[in-house]
Amino acid sequence: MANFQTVEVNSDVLILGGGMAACGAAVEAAYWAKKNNLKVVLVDKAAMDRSGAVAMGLSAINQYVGVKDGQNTIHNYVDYVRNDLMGITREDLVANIARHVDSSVHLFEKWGLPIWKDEKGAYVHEGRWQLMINGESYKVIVSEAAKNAIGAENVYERVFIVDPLVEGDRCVGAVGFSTRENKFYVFKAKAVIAAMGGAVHVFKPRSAGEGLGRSWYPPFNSGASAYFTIKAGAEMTCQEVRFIPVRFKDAYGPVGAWFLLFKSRATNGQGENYMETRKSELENWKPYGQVKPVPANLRNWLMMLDVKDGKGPILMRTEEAIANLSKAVPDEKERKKKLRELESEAWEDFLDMTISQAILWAAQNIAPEEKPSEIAACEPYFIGSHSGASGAWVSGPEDIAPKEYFWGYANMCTVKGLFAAGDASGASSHKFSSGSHAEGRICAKAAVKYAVENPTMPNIDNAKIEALRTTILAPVDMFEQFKKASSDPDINPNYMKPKMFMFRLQKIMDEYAGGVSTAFTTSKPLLERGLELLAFLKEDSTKLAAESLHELMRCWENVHRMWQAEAHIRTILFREETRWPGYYFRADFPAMKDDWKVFANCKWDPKTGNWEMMKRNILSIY
Ligand code: SFD
Ligand code: AMP
Repeated sequence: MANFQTVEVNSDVLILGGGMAACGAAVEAAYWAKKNNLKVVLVDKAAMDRSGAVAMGLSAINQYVGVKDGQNTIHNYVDYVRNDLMGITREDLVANIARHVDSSVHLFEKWGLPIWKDEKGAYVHEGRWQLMINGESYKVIVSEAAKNAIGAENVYERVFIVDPLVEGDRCVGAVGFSTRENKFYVFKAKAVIAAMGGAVHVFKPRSAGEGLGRSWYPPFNSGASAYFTIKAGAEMTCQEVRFIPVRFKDAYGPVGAWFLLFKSRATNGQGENYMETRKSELENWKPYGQVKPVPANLRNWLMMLDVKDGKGPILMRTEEAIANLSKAVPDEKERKKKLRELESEAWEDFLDMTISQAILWAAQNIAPEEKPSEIAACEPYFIGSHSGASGAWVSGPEDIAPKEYFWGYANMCTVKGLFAAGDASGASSHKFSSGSHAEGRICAKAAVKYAVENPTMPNIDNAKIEALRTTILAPVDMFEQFKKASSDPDINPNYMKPKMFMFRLQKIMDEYAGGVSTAFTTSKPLLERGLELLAFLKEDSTKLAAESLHELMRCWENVHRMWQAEAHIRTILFREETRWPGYYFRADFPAMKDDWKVFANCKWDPKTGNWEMMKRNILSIY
């Protein structure tokens, strides 16, 4: 048996993850915990200062409603999100985040984040909802505030959370292991907040070989939130709503600043703008095809149609956009100054959040003012906080949620004591970094209330913890037992290393669940075959082997991905229509149907191991 020390940590509120939502949760929980004399603990698999999606920094804050500035109303934001998600959204959740998000942004500024200002001192907008920032150190700033709030001694970094602890109908903690020391951790708590981000590398990425780790979504987010909530028995929502961003090709640089701030066009290899030449296609996706802005998945779809017709490569016309913006300045000296400003803003956009794209520009001799750059649709990701929607089905806030959407505590899952925020909570897209922070705060306030109102900790069965320990550390034993059976540690008749396991998962998803190589298209027979192959993979997961602590983490990351994959396939299969054609296309149900204007939810039963699929009504609050 693997020689690991068991460490037990007790708290009242346990925050899992150290990203934007978790940092928001920490700040808010600390405030309410102090009033109630409670202990808050946070656990991150990485170093919080640079963990999660914001690790590299960001160049924009994508959700700022600007209510006080009189720019927009909460209703406007809800309309935007509902339309972008083709009608499938929890308006109560979106409105709740929207009414709190501006205060998170003001906190970021107070903590030292530079937000661009114009000559009059007003925020510089990228688009209607987005603010430009000098965001290279965004995460460091937000994480420092979180650590200061709960105390560094309550932050456990480089501890990988694997499974939930559930007693009866209540989540009472989590178990995991250190990625640096031989320690198995048992965290017991009265309330647990899942905020471990979304998932990448479930699908085969476009880049293989030396580019494998490069993807739009950060490789460290590997489905822990979805796995955790599913395994706890929580109902999940929108598991079919993956996100496929369009990005600068191969290094995944963001396009938002180009489309919105620089007013750039994207054209195909023949110089045509697919948003114009394919406009009539939008008629097929009424009423959402007619709204402004055109929903993200439909923008993708028009581009994909050009690619299918062999009209690539698709190009972001950076040279044209820069020329247009500088041309508008009449004075020649000023015009030259403007040109230099635009050039440096273009580079900074990448240097702030996707450094590798700047490196690729340099490597390929691309000067954005001289020549366009290729853009492409990425492989699918699971990110409920951006323009996807997958996550746990959570309670809305008491004051605005319809009765059916409220069960006691805001952002509590259908399992008692378990809360979710950011990418971990579903059907509330377009929260981005700022909205995830705000949702973390909403969630933490409710979690503290839950801990105060449910002060008795259920007794946790030790045998259950021991069984989890044995399963979680099994890959270490597997390697030790069989390592001598071959001369190469990666190739062995008795076990499988996590990388090979991941390749197998990605191949299944790519070929059967609508990945890049099948042009995001799938159908019932393909999905059913995918499920069959996933079942074999699940069986083989007991043969995973880990040569080091790092590989032990890789093993469990891939198990987490596999569960996310299963929830995804099952839900695509359940929804017999195509609603987001630029995210995935059901070839056997190629159109949108009115009777599918519902949430497709699912739940795994920890007692029986069966999945239940269900429809939930969409209830509007406006
Ligand atoms: O332009 C475990 N996002 C952007 N948001 C913006 O506001 N502006 C932008 O400019 C953004 N851009 C962007 C964005 C995302 C990505 C990937 C890129 C560019 C390249 C979106 C936001 O980043 C996103 O909405 C939030 O970060 C979501 O917050 P949250 O908390 O749900 O996820 P997280 O921040 O990734 O944190 C996850 C944490 O969980 C930890 N973790 N801990 C313990 N055990 C485990 N098993 C764990 N698994 C994961 C992670 O370490 C991390 O701390 S633009 O392109 O859109
Ligand atoms: P991105 O860089 O693609 O993540 O975009 C940043 C923000 O701009 C997100 O809020 C996007 O939804 C939005 N956005 C990006 N491209 C467009 C576009 N062509 N039209 C409208 N909004 C966009």
